Amino acid sequence: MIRYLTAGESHGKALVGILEGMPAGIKISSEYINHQLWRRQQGYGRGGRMRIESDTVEILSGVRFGKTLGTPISLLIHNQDYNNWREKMAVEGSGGSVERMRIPRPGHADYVGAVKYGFDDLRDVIERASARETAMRVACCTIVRKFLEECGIFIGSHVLSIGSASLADRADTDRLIKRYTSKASCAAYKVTELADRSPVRILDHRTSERAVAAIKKAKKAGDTLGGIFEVIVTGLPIGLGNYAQWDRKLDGLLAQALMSIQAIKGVEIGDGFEMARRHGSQAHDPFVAKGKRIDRSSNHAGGLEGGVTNGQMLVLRAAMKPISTLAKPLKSIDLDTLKPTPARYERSDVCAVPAASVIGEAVVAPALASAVMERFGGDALDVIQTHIKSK
Ligand code: EPS
Repeated sequence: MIRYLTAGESHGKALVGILEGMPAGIKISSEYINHQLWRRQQGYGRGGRMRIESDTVEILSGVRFGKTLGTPISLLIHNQDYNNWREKMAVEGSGGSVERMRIPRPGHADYVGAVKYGFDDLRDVIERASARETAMRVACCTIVRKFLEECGIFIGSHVLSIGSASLADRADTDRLIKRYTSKASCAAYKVTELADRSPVRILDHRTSERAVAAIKKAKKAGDTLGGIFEVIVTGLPIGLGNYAQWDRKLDGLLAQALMSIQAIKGVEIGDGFEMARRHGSQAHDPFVAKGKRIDRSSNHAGGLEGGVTNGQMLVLRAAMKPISTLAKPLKSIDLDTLKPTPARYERSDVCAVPAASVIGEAVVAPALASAVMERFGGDALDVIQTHIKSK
């Protein structure tokens, strides 16, 4: 129901986005979106590009006097680096004097993209496969997120591990979240606020320091590091999503949203893969009555049962592989000569897991908001809010 598209090359003139399906009446400003764009640019381990860019969005349509109109919203973010790439990224002309790239980096989309489209210059692939595109995803999804917040739903995230610097286990993380937040309903907000204070978005100070040291070491070795981040969502009512048809199951839709972030190789919900090692008696969340309220004594399911929200905190985790552009390059092949040669090195990040966690917060919003619209639907925010209150 809510959908968005992005366009734009990493070193092209700009990124653009179109967001459709938002109800009317949501208060939004470019300043509000810019804060999330700024958060996406932080994190220890980013490369030189982040010193060039200072992402700010221009809202081109769909918003009037600070409120959404219920019509398509279009957005623009200029790439500052385009000034250094005008010739290489020219829209017109033959590009005759521009050097062709012919040595693919293992792990990047370079090779598969070139085979797929028959490009003789890998730059034709690199530019769009780049994670630069996520700046516009965050911009579009921040508007969706604002809608969710108006409905009492808050999204947050933190990083669980970078390389081998890791919070010990799930119980450790739960303890940390509980320590920082007495009220479960505030968890997403509070955890995010605290994670933002760490250069790698890790809640535990010692693990955070170990992660920074690991990134420094990897950089010195010409290597890169991946990691795992967790997205949590609070304030979700019971009954979002649908168990009746495969493509309406909210777990599948959320996994797709996270899996589509560049370099993500795995997604878990709740205790995820760990559940497969347990007996059923240890894997599920018993019902308990708290006064007149039905509650659960645990949250192994991560807030979803049958592809439908169960009123508990939503817990999603994603694993990011190490970035595939290595200063000490991997083995590759020159596609012209077929001679073995080191992969081409371009300026790059050493670790982008903190950024990915901010992107993760953003990209889950459309799936959640679509489910809200399906259940409580209406064309304007105040109508939807009334529907939520009345159920
Ligand atoms: C990226 C390579 C780097 C990253 C970039 C993603 O860019 P460059 O090639 O210009 O140094 O910094 O990420 C961003 C620009 C961003 O805004 O996140 C890649 O190859 O995916």
